[in-house]
Amino acid sequence: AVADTLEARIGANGVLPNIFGVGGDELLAKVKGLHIIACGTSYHAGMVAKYWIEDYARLPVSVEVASEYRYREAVVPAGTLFVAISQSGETADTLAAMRESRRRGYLGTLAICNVPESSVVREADLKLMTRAGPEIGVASTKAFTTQLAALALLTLHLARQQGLDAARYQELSDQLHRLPRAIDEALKLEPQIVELAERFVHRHHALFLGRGAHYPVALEGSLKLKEISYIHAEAYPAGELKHGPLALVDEDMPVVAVAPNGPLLDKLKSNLQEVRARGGELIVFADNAAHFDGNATRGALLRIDAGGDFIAPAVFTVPLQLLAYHVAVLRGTDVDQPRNLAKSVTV
Ligand code: F1P
Repeated sequence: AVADTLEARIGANGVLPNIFGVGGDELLAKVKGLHIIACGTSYHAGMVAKYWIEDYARLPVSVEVASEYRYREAVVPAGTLFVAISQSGETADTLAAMRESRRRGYLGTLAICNVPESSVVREADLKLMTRAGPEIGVASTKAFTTQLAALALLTLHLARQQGLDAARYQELSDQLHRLPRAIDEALKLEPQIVELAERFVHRHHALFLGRGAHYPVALEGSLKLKEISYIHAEAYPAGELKHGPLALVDEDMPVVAVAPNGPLLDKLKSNLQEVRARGGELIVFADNAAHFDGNATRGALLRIDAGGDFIAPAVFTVPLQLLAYHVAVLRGTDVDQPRNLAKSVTV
């Protein structure tokens, strides 16, 4: 699904022209900032995009849950593009937010969506379709990774437009080409994750930690566990641990950490040390290139080839989704049809 979403939109030299529809490149050329709204999993995709677009295109991005947007008087800086992300394109809050945005003076609207004939797509000025195919389960999985692929294309488009160094642009675009293969590799971790899932079956709570663009990935991992296995899970930016959640950590609290390679790794390691010192069980998903002392990790250490700093959030998502899936299977819950949830929240 990720390969389909990227296909015919990214060439050897990067993102191709006019992938956002008629007049898309012209409208995007005027963008001075973005406001992203979405619900649930789609909101987490928007949070990743904030890190990407601010890092690489140096444009300011705000992200908000769609269910709050229309109930406050937003200040809209000139040149702001309104971006709605939705798998279904029929989520009532997302649609209502987009309609409300019309009277608030945005530059225009962009829909990132999986259903071409949906209301959100029909009403948006620009569109970028994800090609996830039908999502059978209520909990979004490939919707999320394809949304990240689409948002990575948007990031690259804006980065080039905003004058990102050509060599760095090319390197990011090469990474994006590698994303489908990196996800295939991550899926091969499944046998290890099946074993890991045993540790969660009789647990009541779990903590997920990440830093930077991997904080929303941790949020998404915790949401998947909540949605399909009914285990209470929370996610925090790892640096926030000491500001409260550390009080929850004891030997009954599994702590899942996303540990990509990069400048934040040392910071993350010292956060994890705080967990270890309190007897917490650590489950670390670490990049192959990240130096990690497996012996010092009470719990488990799984290695992933993230394929590069840019695409890492999409790759690290996969083992977290697999973990939630296998915990749910072991607990005997209905993975496709979790209690109390609807695929499309249209009221
Ligand atoms: C948003 C969402 C999904 C979630 C569930 C309920 O839907 O929160 O992320 O998995 O299905 O709705 P959408 O606007 O992305 O279709």
